[in-house]
Amino acid sequence: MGIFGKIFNGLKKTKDALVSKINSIFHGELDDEFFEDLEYTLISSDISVTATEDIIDNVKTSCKKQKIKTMEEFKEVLRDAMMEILANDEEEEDYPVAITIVGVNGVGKTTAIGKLAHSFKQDRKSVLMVAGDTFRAAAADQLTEWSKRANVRIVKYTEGADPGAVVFDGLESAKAKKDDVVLIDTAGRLQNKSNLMEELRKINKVIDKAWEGERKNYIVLDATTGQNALSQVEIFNEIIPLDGIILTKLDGTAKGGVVFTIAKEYNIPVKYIGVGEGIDDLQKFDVKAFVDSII
Ligand SMILES: Nc1nc2c(ncn2[C@@H]2O[C@H](COP(=O)(O)OP(=O)(O)O)[C@@H](O)[C@H]2O)c(=O)[nH]1
Ligand SMILES: [Mg+2]
Repeated sequence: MGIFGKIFNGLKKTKDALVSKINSIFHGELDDEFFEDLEYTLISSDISVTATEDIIDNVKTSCKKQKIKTMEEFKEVLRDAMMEILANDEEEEDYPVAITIVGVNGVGKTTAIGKLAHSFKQDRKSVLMVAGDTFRAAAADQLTEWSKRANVRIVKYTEGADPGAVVFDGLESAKAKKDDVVLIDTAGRLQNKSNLMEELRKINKVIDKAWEGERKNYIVLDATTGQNALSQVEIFNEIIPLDGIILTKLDGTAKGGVVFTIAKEYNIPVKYIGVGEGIDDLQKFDVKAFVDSII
């Protein structure tokens, strides 16, 4: 299946929910009642009120200007309005790059690292994984599995080791081997917030000191948690400056609209989306492909 097919399938739930609702509220005319129902429909798919207002304003203006009458024409206008909200200047990664992956437990950090490693490998980059989640032995084991699947190197310590030390060794190893990409896994125990903060600050400092290449901090958010994901952005952004978002599990929710909320409320671009558990199920976020997949 091509990239587009993957995104399309992964977003099927969101599309089914949105399109069937929009079709059901259309009663032959694009009048005030329709726009009110549309507003409600967008909000109920996890698009925030302010993002919805932007979309509705934009759509109303275009409908008037272009004298839109049919549902097919209307969907085109809606697509444009949605793309406008998501528009971001795509900047490519520079190499070598150290990417730190943060986020609460269970959102899909380790899985995202496995998929990212595979995708960089396919672009002929040499990749190193660093098992910075040293809290449970299972975490390093899980990452080791992914390193085998993606066929990349991994640096790990035993359970309970200092995450800063693992990260330091990982970066030294990457420099020695001239790796292009270092993917750093971290723990996400938000229950113990002060420890987590301390741990991430330390990792951050180690990278600042030991790494001269490009660096990025990406937060992983689980799309099925809806608006809950937003408070996680705030909490982590206080600890470590976030450069991008990896939004996972879009295949498991009809509320893919949360992408618009994130784009509107934070100035942090969605970089990748996860649409399944397999190694190929992570895609670079492409605004047009995304919008085409949900409308
Ligand atoms: N359906 C689906 N499941 C995912 C996706 N990403 C991760 N998962 C699953 O979410 C669970 C937690 O993932 P994990 O990487 O261990 O999360 P971590 O605690 O943040 O490292 C695992 O069962 C993954 O297979 C995705 O995009 N779609
Ligand atoms: Mg993990």
